Amino acid sequence: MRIDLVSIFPSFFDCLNLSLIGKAQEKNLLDIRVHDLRDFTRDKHKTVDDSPYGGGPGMVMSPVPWGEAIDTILESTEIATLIIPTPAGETFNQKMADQLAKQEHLIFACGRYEGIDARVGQFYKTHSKISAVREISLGNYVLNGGEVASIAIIEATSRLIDGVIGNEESVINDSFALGEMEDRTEGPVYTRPPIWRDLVVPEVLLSGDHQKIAQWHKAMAKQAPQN
Ligand code: JCE
Repeated sequence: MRIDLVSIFPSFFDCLNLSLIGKAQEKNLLDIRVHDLRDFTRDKHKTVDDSPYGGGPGMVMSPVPWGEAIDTILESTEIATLIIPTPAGETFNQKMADQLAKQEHLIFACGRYEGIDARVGQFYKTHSKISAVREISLGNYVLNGGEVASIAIIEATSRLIDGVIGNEESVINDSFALGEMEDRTEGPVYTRPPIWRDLVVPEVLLSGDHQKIAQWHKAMAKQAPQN
């Protein structure tokens, strides 16, 4: 899968060189390309923002450099999905991760300030090289920009790609992995020592009875998180 990220803070994405996603890039399972939006400006001050039409607080990202950046990325692809993180978008979930994991090329437009001029999403919805524009929220809270949301979406999506996670079974068994499991979480997990600060590991897990253990996991997975 190819992933292009456009942002005024490209170093946010240095973390994608770590751990499993970093390894997946070395294995050429992922081709992640980070772009500085300011490289697509033409004025001396590399301006990316402007005052909102109709007034209101803060600044809005100009559509002009966004158009230049996305057009440039599209020169080297056949087809891509454009993802625009925004608190007003559809809330991200496992089903969306599954859909995105099937795509050949994702482009993330990471805004800042009060967001990106709405015409950017509107324009690319009818571009011949864009299969879909997805406006996605990570959850019902406001971040400072789209970078952290993009990283979360990339992490949830890329682990569904064959070979990105070493242990295939751990992906299939994960909470949410199947439609029926949606909105459920896994139960608690334990490792050694068997007693830690007077707290004991559930006896069944030490029993060696694999059928009973499977039943226990199933029962615990149906419970709400223990907060
Ligand atoms: C973003 C901002 C709107 C005021 C670009 C926030 C996603 N789940 C999410 N929470 N927040 C975001 C998000 C994504 C992109 C941008 N802002 C800040 N947005 C109103 C401030 C700018």
